[in-house]
Amino acid sequence: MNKREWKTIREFEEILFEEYNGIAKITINRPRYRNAFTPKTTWELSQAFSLCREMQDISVVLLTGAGDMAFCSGGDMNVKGRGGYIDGEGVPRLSVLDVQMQIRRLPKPVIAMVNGFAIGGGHVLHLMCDLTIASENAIFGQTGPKVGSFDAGFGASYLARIVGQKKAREIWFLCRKYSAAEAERMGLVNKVVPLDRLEDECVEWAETMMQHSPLALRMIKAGLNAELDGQAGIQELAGDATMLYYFLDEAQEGGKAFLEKRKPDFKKYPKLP
Ligand code: S0N
Repeated sequence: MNKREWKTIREFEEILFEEYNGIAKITINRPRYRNAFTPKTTWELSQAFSLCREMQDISVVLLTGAGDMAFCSGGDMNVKGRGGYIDGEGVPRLSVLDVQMQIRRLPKPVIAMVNGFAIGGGHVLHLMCDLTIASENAIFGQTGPKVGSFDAGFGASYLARIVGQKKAREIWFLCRKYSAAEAERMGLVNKVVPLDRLEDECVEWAETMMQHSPLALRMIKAGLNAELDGQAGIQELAGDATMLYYFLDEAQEGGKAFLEKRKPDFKKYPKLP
């Protein structure tokens, strides 16, 4: 594991943000707290995911946690206050929700590389990723009702889409922990591998996807999202359709005609069956 030369893209305080061969790796770097996130962590995650969106040379993103104990243990209880997790200025925030949406809307595949506990808000983070590959020591679960929180958004409804309503209710109501093998059986995890194979496996999956059409992957992700995300999902898919339309002469003709102060001539464009 870690035999590749990951190059730092940008320095942060609570995450690592690295690149190797077109693959970005974002690592929550708070192993002392089982990689629990603070408002600073989520702010930095947002910055990194924004950069992943902008960077043309990044094709796939891996999300993981530092060390071999935890992927992420959710919100940092040390800064949980009234109204949210308290940032350096004393403002309560639930900013992991923004990170969830960024993962959902990133037009590139995101793989959760789960190397230990994926608990609470950390479990929801892996859920949001397009694919999850876990090490054999990984443990999954929600703790909200036990520790005074809940995620009734994607953390509930998307979980239910993946594991079914009964199982989702069990996971949230009983707050049990599940092994990697159990998570795989529930469809929460794509593959389980020994810890020392985890990064290799994730890189192999990323490299396989990188041999495929990035636009096809983008459209499939948008389509899978759209089925579940209502108008916001349709907006994402429609935005991609608009982007593709703008590549056509037919779309260019409308703009050109306007600027040339003439009537557009759309007759020549095909009306396929
Ligand atoms: C992860 C667990 C199971 C690991 O157990 P283990 O291996 O026995 O280690 P510990 O000794 O328990 O932990 C080692 C040290 O790490 C600290 N620590 C662990 N987790 C956290 C944490 N989440 N926050 C702060 N510190 C943490 C321990 O305290 C310990 O420190 P020391 O050595 O000083 O004792 C186990 O640690 C565990 O169960 N952790 C708690 C997991 C949990 O309940 N997480 C849920 C937190 N809540 C959320 O994530 C809610 C998300 C949320 O609020 C939300 C909801 C909706 C919309 C938005 C949000 C939002 O967050 O923005």
